[in-house]
Amino acid sequence: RDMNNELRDALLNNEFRIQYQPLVDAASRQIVAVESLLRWERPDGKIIGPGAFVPIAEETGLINAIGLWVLRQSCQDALGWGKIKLSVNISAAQLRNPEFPIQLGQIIDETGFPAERLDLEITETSLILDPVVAERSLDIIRGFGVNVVLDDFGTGYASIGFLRQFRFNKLKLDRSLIVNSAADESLRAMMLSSISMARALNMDVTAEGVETQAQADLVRAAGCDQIQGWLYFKAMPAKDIEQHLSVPA
Ligand code: G
Ligand code: G
Ligand code: MN
Ligand code: NA
Repeated sequence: RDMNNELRDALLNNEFRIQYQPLVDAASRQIVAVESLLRWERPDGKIIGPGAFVPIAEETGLINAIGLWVLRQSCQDALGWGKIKLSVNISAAQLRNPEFPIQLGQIIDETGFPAERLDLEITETSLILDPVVAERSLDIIRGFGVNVVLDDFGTGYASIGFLRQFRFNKLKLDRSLIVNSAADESLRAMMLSSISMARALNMDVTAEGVETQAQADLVRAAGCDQIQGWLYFKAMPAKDIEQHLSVPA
């Protein structure tokens, strides 16, 4: 049987799981947000990461249904987590779907999740493919009070014009930029100029994939607002998040 049928069954049989990875405030080290990360727990107990099935679900369009499940489940889970924000990854195929903003609005209504606490993480490729639909959808989404975040920044070609056009509220600096900045002077300069550019556009900056104290010191000194990475927290099930919420990392 092909993978798409398996994924459809997985959705029907409730085999998808969400883990939450905390983002900490760079200064206080308190958790200020969590990112939803999708997993597939197969009946044999094997856990499959999104890299192995999301691209297939994107090709077939099943990501639309899976993505709505992720949004609804995440909003339900995070509803009671105080004021911290919830960050959910949205695929290109979802953003290209003109129904998406309406469906998102319904999920916000049904779950009662405050729109102001919701961030949508979007990659630049999803905007380049169909910028007209994307821009219209993002306008509606922002109208709800939801924030729009540019994910994986530093891996593509996003320019200052691009950042202005889509009016992102936040930039996530890709792990590759962070990891290599420690050793590479020119990448470090690129990271610093990305942060100044974000500042000029009134955007928050999160550093992703921070694994070492040296990397944390570097991105903190560079002026990142939030830090995400295994130095502080790995992704964890919803039930484990609560116990971490009131204590600094
Ligand atoms: O958790 P992991 O490192 O395997 O994630 C790999 C990729 O899968 C990341 O780029 C992440 O953005 C993406 N991803 C994780 N969860 C979701 C999800 O719910 N929807 C979509 N579209 N992508 C996700
Ligand atoms: O593309 P996106 O930024 O959404 O990808 C997030 C992915 O990065 C998640 O799958 C998460 O597991 C992974 N990740 C988060 N923190 C770290 C880290 O410190 N090191 C590494 N290697 N991966 C990380
Ligand atoms: Mn992400
Ligand atoms: Na990312």
